[in-house]
Amino acid sequence: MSFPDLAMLNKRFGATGRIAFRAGAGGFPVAVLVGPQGSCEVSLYGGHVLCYRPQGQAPVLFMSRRAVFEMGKPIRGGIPVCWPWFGAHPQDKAQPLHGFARLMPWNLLSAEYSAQMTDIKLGLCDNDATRARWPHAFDLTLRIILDATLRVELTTRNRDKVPFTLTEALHTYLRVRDIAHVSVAGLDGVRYLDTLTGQEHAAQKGAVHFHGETDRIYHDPGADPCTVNDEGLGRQVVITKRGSRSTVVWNPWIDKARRMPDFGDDEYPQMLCVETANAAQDVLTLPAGEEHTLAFALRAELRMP
Ligand code: TA6
Repeated sequence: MSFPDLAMLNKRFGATGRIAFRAGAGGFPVAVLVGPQGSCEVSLYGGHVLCYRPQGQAPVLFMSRRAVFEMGKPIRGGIPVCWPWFGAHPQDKAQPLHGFARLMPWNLLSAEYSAQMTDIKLGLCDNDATRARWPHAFDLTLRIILDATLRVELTTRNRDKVPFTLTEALHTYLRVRDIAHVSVAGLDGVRYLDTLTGQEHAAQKGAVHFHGETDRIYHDPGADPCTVNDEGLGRQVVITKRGSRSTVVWNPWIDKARRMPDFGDDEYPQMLCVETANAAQDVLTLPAGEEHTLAFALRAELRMP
């Protein structure tokens, strides 16, 4: 498994002041996208959005200072692509958590820009390594669109002769000032699974607040956006999604943070995962030849004091 050559990427897709490719951590190629309303970086390893910064604002995504950039290991932060399963593999515990897509080199399919928008597409298709883990023919495309918002779209095409099932997530790590002063609105009344207890809850009551390890899968078809209110940063992050029947909300808190070697013990107050997903019982069945897109648009808005 190898990456495309940086010189070729810059020659073919680079655009002065807008699109460039550089060697990132671990030597993995990184696409650097700059637009009039913000900037972001995307690693070709795992199709992984590493960072996003709206013009005039603090970075929106969290990246652990202990994140590891090694082939075959997950990156702890940014927006991991969890595919073709979310969480543990349903049958084979030897398989990696959250699937294999984030552990492989992706290709660059296109990189374009206009006055206000920068738009790239990365691709992963089945190969010997993927078929060894998951016996299906597929095309996976990740599209990242940077303008006044950050849009991320994960499209699965079933190139098999039979249907296949999958679960998936765009596992967004948001950077916050202090989790104790953060709430998530937009899930009021939504049913959820508390994965820490295995208990189903009939309805979220009001906004989600954080007082300890929180790991919930909301069965949320996505009519309403999720709004993360960050008092400390004086910012709200609005996440609007499509093609997603689940929203995952996760903060590890102190004990789980201590058990994660690629995560600082003191980092849990500065992060919150709000994940656009099809997870748990929200299993997707994709007929042969058909495609499905899981997508979100994220807008960070400063709130006037
Ligand atoms: O999305 C929540 C979760 O499933 C947590 O249970 C925790 O295992 C986390 O994902 C780990 O995700 P990561 O991408 O950091 O491996």
